[in-house]
Amino acid sequence: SLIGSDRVRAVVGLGATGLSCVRFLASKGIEFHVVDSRDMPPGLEEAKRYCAPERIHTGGLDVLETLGVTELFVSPGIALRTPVLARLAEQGVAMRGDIDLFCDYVDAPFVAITGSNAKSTVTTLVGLLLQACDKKAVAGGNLGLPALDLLCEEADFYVLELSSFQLETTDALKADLACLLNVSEDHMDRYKDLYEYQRVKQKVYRGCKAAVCNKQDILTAPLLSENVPVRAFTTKTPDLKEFGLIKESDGAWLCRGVERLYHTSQVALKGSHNHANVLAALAMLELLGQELRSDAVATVLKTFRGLPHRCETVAIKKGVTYINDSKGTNVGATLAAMEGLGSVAQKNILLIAGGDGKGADFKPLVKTIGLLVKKVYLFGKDAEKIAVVLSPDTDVVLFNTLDDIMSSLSEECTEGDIVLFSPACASLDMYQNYEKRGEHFARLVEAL
Ligand code: UMA
Ligand code: ADP
Repeated sequence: SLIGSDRVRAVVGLGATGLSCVRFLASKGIEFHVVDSRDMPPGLEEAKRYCAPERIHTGGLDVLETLGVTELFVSPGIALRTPVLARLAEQGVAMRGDIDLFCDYVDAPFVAITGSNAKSTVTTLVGLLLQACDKKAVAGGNLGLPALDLLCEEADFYVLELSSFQLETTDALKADLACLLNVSEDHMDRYKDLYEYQRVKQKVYRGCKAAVCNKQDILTAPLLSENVPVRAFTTKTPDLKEFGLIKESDGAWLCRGVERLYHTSQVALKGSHNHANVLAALAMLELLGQELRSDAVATVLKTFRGLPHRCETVAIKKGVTYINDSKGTNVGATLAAMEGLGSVAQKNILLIAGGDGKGADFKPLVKTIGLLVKKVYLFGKDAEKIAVVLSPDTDVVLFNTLDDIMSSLSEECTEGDIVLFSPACASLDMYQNYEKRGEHFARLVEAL
């Protein structure tokens, strides 16, 4: 327990996570310092309500070395490689995070969902499905509402979206159900290579009681003892006990083994990547002991169109479909969006991409763009870098702003085209966040 020990604790970072730690520790009567590298961190005013001013240290992290700390709760946005943190870890200071605190205190079953992409979609869907099954389920974590804040509410199930950053400090998650959806390059500015990143993602399975993985992505395969039930999902025909798609001339069936559960026409989420997401959620629902075929589940599948900024159709104008996938912030996401929505026969996608590539390798885009994309419009910090990789085989143009792209593109597209805004990059070079970027795109579409 946290209480009654002689530990000296500090919350590192005063964003959403740091503040949730501050509130939580204060509510348990536990003393702590707060440290942030910025002079005026976003959570400063609120923190003062829970912590004496002399214990709040802003404008640098080095102060940690003077406080005699023994345990840190490090925010996900701060790399553990940060020199002062690395030095303290070397001296034996415990590096923990909000998720470790959550695990210490949670007293209801919890589901942990991670992956390079589709986390938010699947986490939200699992929450909705459990609620439809008359369970009190609350969803959060990287999704937005910090994990510790979820504990304010009693629940039958907590459903957590976890990022690789959150998993870094987490050594014994022990989730009742863990799922790694997919692994593809992301955040390469924080990891040495894909394998270091994968090792972190795999931590989601540590000590879990049941697991769901992606049959088509070997990097998601869990290493667990035989008595832990595992379900796999695939967009191909499933084996027994797997969740997959059986294709027919007019769509496909979402199946558990040979059992047909729902036809794709009964599912509001569109694209094969989204069908994979629904299958993952159904596999989880089964492992949580819920009935898969019920009117309540059918209603959720029929009505959940996905979250904003994820392959969201914002308008159809003059027969051209405009899709906002601003949350496509890495190469894997943009690949899934193109493959999920495009068709080789039509080759009708006009792709808008670019932004901060976070050190990614863009080569994996080349083949799919070659098959499905008519023309690529690039902007942002890494536009040039992407252009170099795509040319000379692709029709690529570079612009300074999204406004310029939209006015040029609107004269070039024809009926039946899909304008896909899926940047394969983070937004932070030009926007406050991916939402602002997506809203900008939607405004420009509206103005056409
Ligand atoms: N920062 C400093 N100095 C500090 C502390 C933070 O400069 O001392 C900076 C970080 O470098 C970062 C920013 O502040 O640029 C925010 O960092 P944070 O750790 O304070 O972030 P929070 O506000 O706590 O939000 C985090 C998640 N953000 C990150 O991991 C970067 C949120 O996910 C999450 O919703 C929230 O916790 C609640 O759990 C956002 C995200 O972008 C959506 N996540 C990444 C992703 O999905 O790819 C991982
Ligand atoms: P995350 O929370 O992991 O970022 P989201 O649910 O917000 O995931 O979706 C982010 C992006 O991932 C979407 O905009 C889409 O481009 C892409 N995506 C959706 N489903 C999949 C999938 N099954 N595999 C890969 N990428 C996907």
